[in-house]
Amino acid sequence: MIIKSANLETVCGVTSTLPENDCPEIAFAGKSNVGKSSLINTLLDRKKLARTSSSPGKTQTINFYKINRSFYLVDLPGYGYAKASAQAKEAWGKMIENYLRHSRALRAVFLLIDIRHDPGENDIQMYNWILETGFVPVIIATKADKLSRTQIERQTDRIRRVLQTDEDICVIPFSSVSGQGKEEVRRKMVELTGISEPDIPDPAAESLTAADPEKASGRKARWPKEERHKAARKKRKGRNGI
Ligand SMILES: Nc1nc2c(ncn2[C@@H]2O[C@H](COP(=O)(O)OP(=O)(O)O)[C@@H](O)[C@H]2O)c(=O)[nH]1
Ligand SMILES: [Mg+2]
Repeated sequence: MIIKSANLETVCGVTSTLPENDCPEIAFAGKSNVGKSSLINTLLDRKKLARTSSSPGKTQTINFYKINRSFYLVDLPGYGYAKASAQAKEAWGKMIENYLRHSRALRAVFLLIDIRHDPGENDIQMYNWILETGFVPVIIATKADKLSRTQIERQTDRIRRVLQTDEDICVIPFSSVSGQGKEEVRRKMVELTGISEPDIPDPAAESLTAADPEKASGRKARWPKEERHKAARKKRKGRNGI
């Protein structure tokens, strides 16, 4: 999969109205600190589009990243942050449940679980919510670089057992450090949503920091060859300058 553009387009807080997107959405859920932002960056070949943090419990928003002008990756707020107030936990639950139930563009839900630990109460609840809202969750077992190959197999089995997964549920060991599982997750994204590769470069759309809905609004993506080369050169130059 070639990522031509990736922009943080919409950030929703507890009181925000969810966007009504036309392009398919792919959501990522998981406990705070499980490696969600790192996964998104790895999938998009970006270093810091999604902000990673070693202090859990920071992101309490739903972030919509528009990719290749054709689909969205949706970063759901992390749960299970012990220090959060009961009120914050409730708000979190409502926000996620509301999104899962009401987004019309949502096509696939990935659930991240730290491969080193058995799924907890919150993970089980999340897993069941996903099933109840009619999706077949794909489990991503994160931080696989921390375990040996044998341990990975053992933990993958444990995750399956604790969640009581049916046979058709995929568990993909993943590491944003080694890149293990990246292509498999991308393949799943394509399989579940029917998104396709962009066929030409999209020089205007890359923004590593700001939301910019205008850039992503349906500009015709057909360029003469020379322009394409020029744009690609400019983009390379821009990247090196970062
Ligand atoms: N070893 C290892 N550490 C990871 C991996 N993914 C994330 N981390 C680390 O785990 C912490 C939380 O990651 P982050 O992506 O911010 O988690 P999020 O809260 O789920 O978005 C950070 O310190 C990351 O560097 C991974 O695949 N392997
Ligand atoms: Mg995060």
